[in-house]
Order: sequence, then C-alpha cells, then structure tokens
Amino acid sequence: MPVHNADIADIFDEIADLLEIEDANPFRVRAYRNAARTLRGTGREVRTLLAQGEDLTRLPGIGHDLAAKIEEIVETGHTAMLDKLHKRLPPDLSELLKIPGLGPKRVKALYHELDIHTLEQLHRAARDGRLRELPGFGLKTEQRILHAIESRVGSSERFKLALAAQYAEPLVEYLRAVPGVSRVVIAGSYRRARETVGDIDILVTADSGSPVMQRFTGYDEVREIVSRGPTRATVILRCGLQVDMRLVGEENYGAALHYFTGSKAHNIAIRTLARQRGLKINEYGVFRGSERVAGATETSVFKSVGLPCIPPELRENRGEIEAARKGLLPELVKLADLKGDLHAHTVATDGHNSIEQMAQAARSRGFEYLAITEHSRRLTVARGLTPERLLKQMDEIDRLNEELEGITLLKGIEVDILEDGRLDLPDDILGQLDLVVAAVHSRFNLSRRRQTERILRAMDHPHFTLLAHPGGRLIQQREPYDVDMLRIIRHARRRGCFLELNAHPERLDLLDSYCRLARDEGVLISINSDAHSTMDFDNLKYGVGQGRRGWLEKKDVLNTRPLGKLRGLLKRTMQ
Ligand code: DGT
Ligand code: CA
Ligand code: CA
Repeated sequence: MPVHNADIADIFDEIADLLEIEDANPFRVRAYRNAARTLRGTGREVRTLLAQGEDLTRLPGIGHDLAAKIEEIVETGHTAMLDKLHKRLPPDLSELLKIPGLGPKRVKALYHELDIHTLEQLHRAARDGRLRELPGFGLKTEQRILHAIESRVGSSERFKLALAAQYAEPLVEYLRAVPGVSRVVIAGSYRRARETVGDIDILVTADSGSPVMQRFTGYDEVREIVSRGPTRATVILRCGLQVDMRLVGEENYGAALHYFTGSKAHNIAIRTLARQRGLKINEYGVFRGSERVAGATETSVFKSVGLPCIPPELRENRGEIEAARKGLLPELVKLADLKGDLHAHTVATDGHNSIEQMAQAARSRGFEYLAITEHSRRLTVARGLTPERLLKQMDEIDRLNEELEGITLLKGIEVDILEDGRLDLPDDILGQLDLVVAAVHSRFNLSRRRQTERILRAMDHPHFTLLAHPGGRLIQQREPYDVDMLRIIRHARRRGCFLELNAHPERLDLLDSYCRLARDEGVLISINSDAHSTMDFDNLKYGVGQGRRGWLEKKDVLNTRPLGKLRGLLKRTMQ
C-alpha cells in the first residue's frame, strides 16, 4: 500500500501529542509538529522523492533522524518510535485526542490529574461534572466534551484542496491509462477550486467495451465500495476521501460537466433561466420538449440560455450570471500571468534553501523577480532577523544581484506587527528595503476593535508595503482573528499599500469574498507563495485558484506587473 505524506504527517502529529502528554522536551515535540506541517504543505509525495533518490533532508525541518523515520514509514507503514509510545502509554489516549476540543494539554491533565485514559472514563467524568474543576477546563468545555462523546458524529470531514489533489491526481492518471477511456475530468467543488472539498467528482467518457468501471472500483487505494452500477460508482479511499465517478456519453459530456461542476446554487439559477426560455436542462443535455438542442460541450449549454461560458471558479451564484448576461464577466488571472513572488524565506530563518537556490527556482518558473522576506527578531521560534543580520543579508542580496542573470532579488522582510501596531524593526532599516511585508503572528485574540486598530496603525507606517496573510486563519485549524476587513481594505487604498493572498495550502488567506471586496475597492492583491523551500512555488496555483474565486483579473494582482512597473508601485504613493 503506498504511503502518502498525510499518513506520515498523522503519525508525526500523534508522536508529538503523545510526547507532549509524557512531558517530553518541547523542542522535540515541536520538531515532529513542524515535520508534519512540512509534509502536509509539500506538493510532492515523499515516497516519490525517495524513489527518485532525493535527499529528504532538503525539506524544511527534516533532519537526518526524521528523514530516517520517514523512510521507515514509507517502507513499513509504521515506525518503532510510535509503537514504543503506544506501549508506554495507555492505548486509548490517542482516541481521546480525537475528541474535538481535546488537545494534548487537556488529555495530559485528564491522564495525570484524574487518571482518565479511556472514552468511557471520560464520559462518566463529564456526566458527573468532574471535568469542570480541572485547570484549563471549565463548565463550557465539559459540556462540549460531553456533547462530542454523545453525538460521536462520524466526522464528515472535508479535505483541503491541495491534500485532495495528492489523491485525486494520481487517480485521474490511472483512469486515463485504462483502455478505451478518452476523457477524465474532475468536476465538483474541486474544479471550482474551493479551499476544501467534501468529495471528488470524476467524469469519464469511454468506448462501450472499456473496463473503466471495474478498474475504478479495483484501484488499489480503494478501502470501500459504497455503490456500483453500470455508469456510476462511489468509493472511499484509504485516506477517507470519497470519490464519485460517472461514465457519461460523449454527446452528454458538456451537460454532465456543467451539472456536476455545480455549484448547486448556480445550477438552479441556470435551470430557471432555461425554463424561462421553454427549455429543460439536466445532466444529459438541454431539451426543448423531447428534442435535444445542446449538451456536447459546456459552451453549448451556456449558449442555449444566451450566456458566454462562465469560468468554474465563479459558479457560486454570486452575481456571475448577471455579469455574464451583461458581458461583464472578468477575464480571470492565470498562473502564467504572475511575474514574480513577493514573499519567501531562506535558511536564514525557518526556510530550507539558500537565497541563491530560491532565486534559481524562481527563475526556472519564468519569474522576473523574487522578494526575500525573512521573519523579524520578535518571532524567535523562526530565528527572526535582528537589524544586524538583516543588513548582512541585504549585502548578500546586492552581491547576488550582480552575479545572477535573468532574475532580480528584492530586499524585503516579513516584519511582525506588534500588539500596539508598531513594527518589529527600526525605521532606518525598514527604509532601506525594497518592500516591507508585515504580519500578525501574536495576540490573535484581541478584540475586533483593537485588532483592527493594530493593523491600521501598522499601515500608517511610512515603510509598510503589504499585509501578509491578512486574516491569520489556518484552514480547519485556527479561525481567522476578528477584524474589520472592509476598514483595512479601505485604509490600504488610502495609504497606497497592498494585501497578500497567501497561497500556502493551509492558509489561502485572503478569503475569496475579501479578494472581491479589495478588487471592488481598488486595492491590489499580491498572490505570494510564502515559500519555505524551492518546491513551495508549486503552491501558487492554489493561490491563483482562490484569487479567481475572488473575481481577480490580471490587472488586480500586484505581482503580474513587470519589475519596472512593480518598483513604481512599491514606492508608496502617499507618505
Ligand atoms: P463538496 O463535494 O461538498 O465540496 O461540493 P460539490 O459542489 O462538489 O457537491 P457534490 O459533490 O455534492 O455535487 C457535485 C455537483 O453536483 C454539485 O456542485 C452540483 C451537482 N448537484 C448535486 N446535487 C444536486 C442537486 O440536488 N441539484 C442540482 N441542481 N445539482 C446538484
Ligand atoms: Ca464534490
Ligand atoms: Ca459528490
């Protein structure tokens, strides 16, 4: 059975949790957590990297010890380290960790203070009201735990888009190679580039004798066949991801693709339009009475209701049909429009490659420029730069810019926005940089008013260029902090500064709706990788997908500008 990055990441997270419960050295715990994050954020499967003879220690946060564990897991499916932990600790602790609201800290308290190590014990203690007295629990937490145990909802978990891609893309390749198959395409929320997907919807066209249905249900990653018929099947992969596959006729292909791409709200609105024209639309085609008038292509379906083809990312019934009718559909930004990247890290802080390696990787993607933006001193976990270290890096960048051909390095920083809105480095240093990317990395729980003021104050700083990951959320892990984004966007316009759409698969931050707001308010967005290694530039495609969902055009995106134009824009228009 092939082992995926996510499987290894789960094992590392469990090790980190159990080590934390054991009171192990926090650095050790963090090493496993960082490695899990790296694995989840890496576009390529480590088992493929290993098969190609690549050195895993090139990945951020992976030293020799962790690389050896990864190899062990890829080969055997498990690691002696976790097996040992399972022997040392009660076996059910890992089950407790799966209850929403119970992290390692709380499980540790349950275990050490109340000697609770099974779900059953936890349930009884919660019912008896014994949890609320534990430090860090309280009545609310107790009730939440009780509720979680009693409902034990079979977690209808959604998959982050980039993670779903790790499973969906090899499956598509596999199906394409089946005899008689002509088209294989992923529809549904995946095609609309939603940040998470509930399941994967695959459409296939094939010759009548093709064994594609059997091959689909026989795929070696399939854990369970939920249903299976002559033209459709649903399976669950080992990772828990559900896949719906439908075999459609070539003449129905466009109608099926439109139907299964959705969204449901968009489909309903299109069907209403059709009805007004005396037409009926379903997944087989467009009909007038019993006569089929369209359906082989998506374009023919839209044309039948008098519309141009609407890009999938817009199909949420958020005004796209109206815009299409008026001929006002946006010409959405494409990956190839990006001319550079304005947010990247190197070995100097928590990145994993040298400046030169990052520059070469950016150049090989056809980029004209790359900004090096390390963390600032306040972020000690990432070895943030002091003024002295930053000055040294600036010299190195000057030297590299003399040497390197075909790419220009920009001098930047990802400076912390302190709690009161000041920036974490002195003005005279910030003033020497080409751009200042600023970010909130602490005190996420300030009130809405204070968090908003904090960011507005930071933007007032004369050297502030770009607000990194403006919402601060981590998908499915950390809620965005509470801010008034409209005020921030309007302030950015007044101050002549910009917002980032961070393309890291766990961030995708700015949200699509705010991208659209920024666009409407005339604030440019920079789609940045936040790369911590040369491979992370791969993630830009997810940023572009999100930007497209936010109706962004090439003109709305800062880093589609060639270097000369960009430099002009980075000079603040209002000082
Ligand atoms: P997901 O999987 O939750 O991330 O979201 P989708 O949009 O992929 O939804 P899914 O997989 O349930 O269905 C795929 C598409 O099929 C959906 O976007 C639109 C279409 N569809 C499904 N059920 C209905 C329905 O009851 N009415 C209409 N008009 N379309 C539907
Ligand atoms: Ca779906
Ligand atoms: Ca589905």
